[in-house]
Amino acid sequence: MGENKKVMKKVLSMILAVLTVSVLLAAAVSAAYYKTIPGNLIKDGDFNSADVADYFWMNPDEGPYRGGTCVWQKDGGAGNSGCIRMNGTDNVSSVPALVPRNLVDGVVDGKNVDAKMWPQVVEGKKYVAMIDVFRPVGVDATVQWDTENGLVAYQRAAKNGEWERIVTIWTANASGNCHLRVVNECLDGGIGLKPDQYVLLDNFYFAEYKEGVNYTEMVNEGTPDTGDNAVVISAVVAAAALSGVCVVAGKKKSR
Ligand SMILES: [Ca+2]
Repeated sequence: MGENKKVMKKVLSMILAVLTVSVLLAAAVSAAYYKTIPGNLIKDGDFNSADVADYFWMNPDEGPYRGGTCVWQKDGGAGNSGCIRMNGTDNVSSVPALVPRNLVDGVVDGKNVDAKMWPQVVEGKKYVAMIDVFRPVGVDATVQWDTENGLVAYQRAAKNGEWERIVTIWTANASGNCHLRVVNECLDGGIGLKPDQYVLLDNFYFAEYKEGVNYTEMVNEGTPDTGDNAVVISAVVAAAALSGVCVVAGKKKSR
């Protein structure tokens, strides 16, 4: 092989390396996700902890709040964090829902508390609730907010194959318990999750509404700090460094 051919071969392999790095970077950037907003009044609403069932009605043996088809998983959520998988069921009257409970055997954060099982609202105050929903392609189940105390607009998931954030803002028309839930509304004209279907839920958020907060802000860098992604990103950086070395070596040789 002549010197020119060797140089040509090196140049081609460098181009291939650069293209590979570009594709990997593009994939990392496209993994943008919704930003977590501080001030969540719902404990474990980010679903990043395995003890999530302490703060949401998910144990089928405990009834009565319809979270029996919900299962916690340690990844697959926003930025590949922990999330909830809501499974379908052939029990049409089950109405799968995800409902928070502040009360755990009368004790919250080590203190005895009044029986405030539900998030509390005050008449006339403005509140915001949001949930990140992922409906796989082909799943058209009705996923929406549902509550009392003045919530009139039932925002519903509308996308497939990507995460979307459903935000609802309302003014409480009565003080007291807010029966806040994310529900697969399979009655009243809604579409149920079939037994082999699921949706993913993340960032169950409820707080007093604040002007000026961007509740649908995205994390743009698309490089979540999870172990798996750290490995991929390290590989991209290493490949980029390597192709840089190759370019320098190629330039020296071609002189
Ligand atoms: Ca999460």
